[in-house]
Amino acid sequence: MNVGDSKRKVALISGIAGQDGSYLAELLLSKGYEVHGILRRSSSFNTGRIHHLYGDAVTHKEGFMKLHYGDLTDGSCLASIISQTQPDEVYNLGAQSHVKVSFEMGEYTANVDALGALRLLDAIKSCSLEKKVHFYQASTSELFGKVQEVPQRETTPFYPRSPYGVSKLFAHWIVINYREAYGMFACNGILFNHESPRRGETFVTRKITRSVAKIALGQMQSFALGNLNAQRDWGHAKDYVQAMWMMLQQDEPDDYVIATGEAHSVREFVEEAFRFIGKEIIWKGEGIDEIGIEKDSEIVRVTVDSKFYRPTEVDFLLGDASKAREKFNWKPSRTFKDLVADMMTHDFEMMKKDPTA
Ligand code: NDP
Ligand code: GDR
Repeated sequence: MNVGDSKRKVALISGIAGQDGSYLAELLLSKGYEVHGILRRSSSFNTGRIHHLYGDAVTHKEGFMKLHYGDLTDGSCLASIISQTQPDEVYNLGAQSHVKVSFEMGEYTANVDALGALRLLDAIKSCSLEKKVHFYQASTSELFGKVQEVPQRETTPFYPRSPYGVSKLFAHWIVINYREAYGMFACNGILFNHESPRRGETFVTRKITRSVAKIALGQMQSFALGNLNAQRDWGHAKDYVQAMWMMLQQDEPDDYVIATGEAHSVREFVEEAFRFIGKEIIWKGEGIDEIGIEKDSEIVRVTVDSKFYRPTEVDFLLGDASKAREKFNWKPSRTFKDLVADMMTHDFEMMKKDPTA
């Protein structure tokens, strides 16, 4: 059966090739959706996370997943994709999603993350689908930024601390505005950090699990991090894409915090990753001079490098997801320890097979 022939529900995902896009596509395919994805053109392959979702991965035969070249900076192509696919649900996950990079590429980040959301909403409107489409916006705990209240919930005041956070704030409010102005079924999922073996390699959790796996295999002696004191409410991406879908199945559109309700520091993440390989880390010094030493061997495993610091940091994030729990019974199924174990197991096996990975 070809895409478009079926009576299946149709979903369109921007950012389908990213961590969340790949898990969401998997989830929607398992629920019998026809899934369309917006893919950025790249000079190298960027479909590694979704390769297995083709009807036939060897020949790239599409099955119920179809990819469309497009970009959130190109409004006319977005309108054309919406018009071709006539989606029931649109998930806007595409973004320049790296907070530190956003300080170096502020204008680009705003173009993609802020105006991109507006372009996608306008594309839906220009196709006269605003009363039909259920729209999900990948909003973020980065909106909370500088701590105003603990734990953070839907009513906590926003105070973003990066060009990324400010861009996502625009997207968040334009979604609310289009909901109120045009009666669109549009939701913001205010998701706290979520990770997985598919997490991008430059985010702190994946950087840690990849490095510790290499250390376990003798492929690396030590690695450098930035702010070890930052605390995050880390969940598993597989649990979080479930929440995205659930939000769009409700009777009324609304905004929801999705979080585990548990915060850990970067330092604790490092300790847990080393614990997984049977090593204990002891910390000495502080700030830029802090080092993590392997107990008994005295080998320095972790150093601090100021190049990984941000001009303005988000020190502490802890979410309260009770609204999502009460409304549609969402709760995380994996603990912090499960998350680290899943990522470590994956990266250990990967580095064992290919030390250059
Ligand atoms: P990723 O960085 O893994 O994925 C982002 C995706 O967006 C990638 O596929 C990327 O393409 C694509 N993309 C980037 N720029 C554009 C563009 N100009 N046009 C179209 N697509 C583009 O992020 P995650 O999967 O982790 O996150 C998904 C969304 O959720 C993002 O919007 C992120 O900001 C937000 N978010 C993430 C959280 C997290 O903890 N993971 C928490 C809260 C919000 P390519 O593959 O080619 O790079
Ligand atoms: P974050 O994730 O900024 O929370 O944004 P990231 O993993 O990049 O940083 C988390 C915390 O770790 C500190 N840190 C380091 N970070 C990186 N990347 N590299 C390091 O070496 C390092 N050392 C310490 C950071 O300073 C920070 O405090 C993620 C993204 O997915 C966003 O798109 C999303 O919106 C938020 O999570 C919720």
